[in-house]
Amino acid sequence: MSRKKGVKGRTTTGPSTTGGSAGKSSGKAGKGSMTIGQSNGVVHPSRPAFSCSSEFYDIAFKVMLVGDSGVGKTCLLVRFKDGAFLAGSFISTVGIDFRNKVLDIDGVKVKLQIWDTAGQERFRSVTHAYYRDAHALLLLYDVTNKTSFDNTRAWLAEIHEYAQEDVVLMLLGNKADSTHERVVKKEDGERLAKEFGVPFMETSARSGLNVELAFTALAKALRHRSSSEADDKFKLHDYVSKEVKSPGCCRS
Ligand SMILES: Nc1nc2c(ncn2[C@@H]2O[C@H](COP(=O)(O)OP(=O)(O)O)[C@@H](O)[C@H]2O)c(=O)[nH]1
Ligand SMILES: [Mg+2]
Repeated sequence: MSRKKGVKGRTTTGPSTTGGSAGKSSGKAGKGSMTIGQSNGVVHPSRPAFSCSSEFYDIAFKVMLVGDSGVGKTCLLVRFKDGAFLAGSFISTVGIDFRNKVLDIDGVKVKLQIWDTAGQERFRSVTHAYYRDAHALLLLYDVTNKTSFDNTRAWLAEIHEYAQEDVVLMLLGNKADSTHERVVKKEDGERLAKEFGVPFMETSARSGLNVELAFTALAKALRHRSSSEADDKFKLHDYVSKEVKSPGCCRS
């Protein structure tokens, strides 16, 4: 494991206060406006997690959503965090910075702090710090938009240039529910992912297809990577191929 930073940070929605309350995120929705770089390391709270509250956690990671504007990044995040789908133009008015969600991974409370690019993608101005601080990246394209698929190569080039070497990366073909408008085949996504050696799945923020899986898979990979147990091997590719559902097969 080559974690570069171990900066202890709190993801509070307000100003940080004393040093003794790490592990507790204030604010019900876990939403905040913290600037990037304030909490860029794996966070181990100084006291044990309380299993009764999702506000406590054992370990925390930063996950970033990237991809062209309109591919469904914000919707995917809202679906994962709140279990809802926000259709139409309403979503573009929601100014999300990040959302926290705590997952129970094999008895360990893993907090994902999930950042949404919130408009920068339109100008290809995602800052390099944004990539650098990420423990995991979800790169999205839209299966109904060929350009967004073609642009994933450019996104991958940026990621390889600026993200940490050991960043956990996954490619998602979103809007898999849009059967009639689809222009990018699942096989095309699979081929590209294979070429770049990254796990791939199709998702739908609308139906919920594979949304939980995408984030859980990242959380599992990050949690196992941070484990000190030498035999603690987790194969993200294998896990994804075992758990992934196909569009039309069922609802997740
Ligand atoms: N059919 C369908 N539409 C989606 C899905 N995800 C997002 N959308 C729609 O695509 C548009 C752009 O979504 P948004 O989350 O704002 O994209 P972002 O710019 O990448 O954050 C919105 O009109 C959404 O309602 C999906 O999984 N299926
Ligand atoms: Mg958005």
